[in-house]
Amino acid sequence: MLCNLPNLALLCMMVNFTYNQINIRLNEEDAMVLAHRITTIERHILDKQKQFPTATGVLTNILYDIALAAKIIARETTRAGLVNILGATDGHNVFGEQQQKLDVFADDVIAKMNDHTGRLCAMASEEHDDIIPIPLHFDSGRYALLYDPLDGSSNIDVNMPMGTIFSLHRKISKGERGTLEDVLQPGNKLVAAGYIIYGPSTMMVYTTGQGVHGFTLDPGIGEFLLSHPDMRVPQKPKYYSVNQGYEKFWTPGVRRYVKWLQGIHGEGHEPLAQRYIGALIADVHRNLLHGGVFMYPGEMKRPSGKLRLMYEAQALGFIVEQAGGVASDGIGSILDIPPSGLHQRVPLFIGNRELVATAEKFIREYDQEWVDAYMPYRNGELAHA
Ligand code: AHM
Ligand code: MG
Repeated sequence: MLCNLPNLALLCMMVNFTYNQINIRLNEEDAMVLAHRITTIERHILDKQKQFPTATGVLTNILYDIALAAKIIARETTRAGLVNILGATDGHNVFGEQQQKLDVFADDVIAKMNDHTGRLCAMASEEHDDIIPIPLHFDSGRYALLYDPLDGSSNIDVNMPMGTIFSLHRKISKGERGTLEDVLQPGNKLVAAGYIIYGPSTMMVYTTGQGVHGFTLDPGIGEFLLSHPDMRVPQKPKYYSVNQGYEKFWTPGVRRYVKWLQGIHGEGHEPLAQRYIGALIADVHRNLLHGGVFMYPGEMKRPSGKLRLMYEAQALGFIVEQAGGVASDGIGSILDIPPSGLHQRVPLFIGNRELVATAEKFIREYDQEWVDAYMPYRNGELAHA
């Protein structure tokens, strides 16, 4: 058996860290067997890169930079509940430093971690109106990064999960620096996407188009360790997720669809259980692990719904498709929608293929009025509020 030295060193750190009070020692053979079972995100990304002999390592390094940013954000989110105890007042902490809102902090960390590396040509964040250019005194790179720094951030106050969503496009514009054109590409051109969920544990899930892989942060050693290799949406769905409180705004097709999910309309199958956390990341992550559908439909008053195409729907659509599911706006694949604006909103039905296809069927049958109202937004003829 080949000795996997970095993993062995990591394992020794873990054993020392976890059991240093009771002095447990592993013999060399056991240590090597265990070392082979531990895969850090860095090793995983590098191993995947080796399958592409022409890869330059740039994408690998961007993913690693994002993982590092995620650790910094996770450190702050886990301390968010302590702010009052530690004496933050009037936006200042006990040290007299200005306190930042966590979503602004997360936005800064990701931008600062990536603006000087020479790997990106531009960034776009849900927190900014326009693209974030790479400062002129830094080199410009070959990828454009889009991100929602802290999705579901209203959950901070109630100690519920939140997440960071990110995606990467290749630079397509001609000039040296990145432009809006590089950022505003359809989802079917994505080269990578992922999310980090800050929950009971911090998890990072990513795809580069070769399946979906999940890593759990071991806070003791500060490493993301492979915990969910090759994630697949289970065939048999368990949950549906929607904000049922907005039922009175739903279109007739969506109402009928939800009744169908509940086993009331149609062939009367077993009802799916309903779960809604109100943080997209957490709802989609749960359904990715257990099967089901998440939806944030369009309504007559806001035909495109609430969620953002470029920061939320595209990335999650790519991930869920890589895991064997699908994402739709009720008309067709999210990944095929030609984007017209950075902050474009889009209805979202995402999860098991059959469940999403059935949503599209109900919409085709009962929601022509909504389709007529929504299509001008989908085609970029009307701008989103
Ligand atoms: P945000 O980007 O401002 O955090 O909003 C997006 C969030 C999603 O995470 C979640 O699915 C949705 O808003 C919940 O909205 P609602 O409270 O209308 O159900
Ligand atoms: Mg969001």
